[in-house]
Amino acid sequence: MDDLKSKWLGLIGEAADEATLEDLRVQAVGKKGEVSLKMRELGKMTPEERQTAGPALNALKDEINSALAAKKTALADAALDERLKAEWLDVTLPARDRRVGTIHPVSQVWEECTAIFADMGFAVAEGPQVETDWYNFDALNIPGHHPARAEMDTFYMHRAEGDNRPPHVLRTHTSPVQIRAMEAGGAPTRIICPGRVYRADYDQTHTPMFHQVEGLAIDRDISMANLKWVLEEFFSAYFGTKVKTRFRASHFPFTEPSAEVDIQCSWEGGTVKVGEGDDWLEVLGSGMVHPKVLQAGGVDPSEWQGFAFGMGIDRIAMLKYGIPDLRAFFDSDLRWLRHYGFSALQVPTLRGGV
Ligand code: 2NL
Repeated sequence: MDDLKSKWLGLIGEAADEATLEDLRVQAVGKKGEVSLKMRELGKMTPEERQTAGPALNALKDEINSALAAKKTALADAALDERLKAEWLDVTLPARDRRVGTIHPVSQVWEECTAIFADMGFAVAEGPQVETDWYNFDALNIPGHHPARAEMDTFYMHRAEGDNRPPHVLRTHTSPVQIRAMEAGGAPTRIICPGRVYRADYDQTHTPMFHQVEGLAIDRDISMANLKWVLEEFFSAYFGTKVKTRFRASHFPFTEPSAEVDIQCSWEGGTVKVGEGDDWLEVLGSGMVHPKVLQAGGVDPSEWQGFAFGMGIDRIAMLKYGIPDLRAFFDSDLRWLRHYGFSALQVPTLRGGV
């Protein structure tokens, strides 16, 4: 019995891997294993012999099984140690680049404008980009012979041969949206109209498609003072610092009186900073809505009056983010956008939150 024990425990102790260990288990305590065969012989023994041999064989079987289990654990631990020694992780490797998109400056500024004017009670109105010449020109007091029509570099749509109706146009401003809003909702109203507009012009400061936001406020006693407050509030929220405005007398067919609006800025080393210094930068056109324009929108000018303004989204985006060339907006890539710090959408509000 002692021979058996030292033989099997010795073999188990020397086993080099799990497969060898399994072979040993089958040979020792498997169904036809040496210990199992010995147990079968118990039946042929005398009761006295059996009384000592039975418990001894059972104890031997238990010991072999324990030794097998212990050796199995030891082999697994050794294998893990080997793997840990062989494998390693270089935590200094740079992380893989994640391909994330960024918001486009024009989209971001569009959202910023919408949020700031929304805080002042302005709703957003949108409309078609292909317009009739009535909505784009006549309703805005720009008749067919008016020089403003020729000056606008309008894109005209094609008409079929023999169709003599005036052609549709790509809207040259978002004002037609405001005429449509007046028609649909009447007065009083407070809306802004952000959108794409089109003019046949292309150089460093002009692209044939650009973005505009126009505003319109109509009530019984709206004045230029309200216009000035709204614009100063807007520019201060947009640039994140108090911005003064300067109104200069001007002329537009759709407003009377009309004013061009400058914002306070400084020029230093070829860069412009808004909200400081004593230079001025022209950023928008505005005025009191012309009575004929109110009338065209179905609003009675003897009862209602209002202010309107229009500014370029691309232009104020360039000013805020220091983008020098308008054309960069339209042949840009992600590297260019990241250079200017564009990532997730961040929208300022009157309360200064994002
Ligand atoms: C400019 C000038 C302006 C308006 C747009 C407007 C709209 C209606 C009635 C009256 Cl429905 N006015 N819009 C008024 C004044 C100026 O834009 O130079 N924008 C960049």
